Amino acid sequence: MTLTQSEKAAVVAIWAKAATQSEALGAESLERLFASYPSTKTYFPHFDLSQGSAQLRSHGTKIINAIGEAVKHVDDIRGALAKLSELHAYILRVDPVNFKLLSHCILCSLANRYPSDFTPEVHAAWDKFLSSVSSVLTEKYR
Ligand code: HNI
Repeated sequence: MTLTQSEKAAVVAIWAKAATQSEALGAESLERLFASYPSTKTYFPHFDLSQGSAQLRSHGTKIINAIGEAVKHVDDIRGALAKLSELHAYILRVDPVNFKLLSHCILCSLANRYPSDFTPEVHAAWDKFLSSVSSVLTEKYR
């Protein structure tokens, strides 16, 4: 799934703001994930999942920083996330359906934080971009 030049520009545009907010954005995305889709909590039995917990913030930061690597290497997301792909497929064994749920929650968090930047075009570009990230992270399952 390749992004067009204008889709890449739309992804980068909002990322310029989001990059400095990785902890808040990541924690909000995870809070949305666990609140709306409680079954996703089963992957984190070892975490304190209460709102604003240190683990939630630290894990949220890691996720958004990984998204940042994908933004930076948008033409080689597979290469940029190779290690994470192996981790999720072989060690964590996260069911691929959950990636759609998390992607949705990341979109909601971006929309909530940057409402005027989150135009339909930016929304669509981020949806496609997060689908690419999810494909890379789940392709090793096959
Ligand atoms: Ni995910 C660990 C990034 C989707 C469950 N995950 C990580 C780490 C990163 C990461 C970064 C930390 C790796 C390390 O420490 O070396 N995860 C991402 C990204 C996405 C994603 C970019 C999709 C956009 N992960 C998911 C989903 C689930 C998930 C959908 C399950 C619902 N991830 C985990 C679990 C861990 C994890 C569980 C291990 C947490 C820990 O520290 O024990």
